[in-house]
Amino acid sequence: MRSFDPGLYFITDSTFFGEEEFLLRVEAGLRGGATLLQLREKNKSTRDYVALAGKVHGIARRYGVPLIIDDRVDVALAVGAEGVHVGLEDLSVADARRLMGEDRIVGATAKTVGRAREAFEQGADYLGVGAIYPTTTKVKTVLTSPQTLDAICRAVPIPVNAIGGLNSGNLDILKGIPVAGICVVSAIMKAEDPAQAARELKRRAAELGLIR
Ligand code: TZP
Ligand code: MG
Repeated sequence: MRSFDPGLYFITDSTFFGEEEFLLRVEAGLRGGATLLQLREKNKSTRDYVALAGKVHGIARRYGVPLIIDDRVDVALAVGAEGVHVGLEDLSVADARRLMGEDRIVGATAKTVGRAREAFEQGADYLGVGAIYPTTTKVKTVLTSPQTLDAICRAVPIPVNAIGGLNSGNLDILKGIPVAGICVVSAIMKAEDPAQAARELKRRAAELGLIR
């Protein structure tokens, strides 16, 4: 299952929530129209990561939304998730592709045209590019200019998503750039009403011609 809609890519962060509240928020994001979901855990034991991934996968399935696991091919395979996302310090895209097989989604982070081409050549299905704006979600990241994002979009034939500090009030910066979609963490995860936040993100992204 390698077909997916990158339009509104909701990436989770469980940091500030108990599990029940976290799962409710994940579900609300899907109810609001997130088209792709990533479970992103940085401080869990492998056992806990797999346990949570199984629960999140159960929810995502009900909405027909593919689940991507951040960093960890083993966790993705253990729960039968639809894909994995690898960053610059994780397994290479080539290794992730080999381990995941041809039927699952492999996504990659790229901050330069060179890395984007390399990730594509190694078998990436989509790219995440950013941070476009400063973000409080990821401590170790640098800003990527809209110009670089635009150049990456034009350099590879796979979907490219913008990420980093995006919310429904600041998507204008992407206007005219041929992104396939947007990735958000806080804008949905920490919203008072995550379902409504997802709806509004989609509405605004469509209005700007970023997604259909
Ligand atoms: N990669 C670049 S920025 C970022 C990641 C994972 C975090 C984005 O989070 P937010 O809350 O949408 O700014
Ligand atoms: Mg990573």
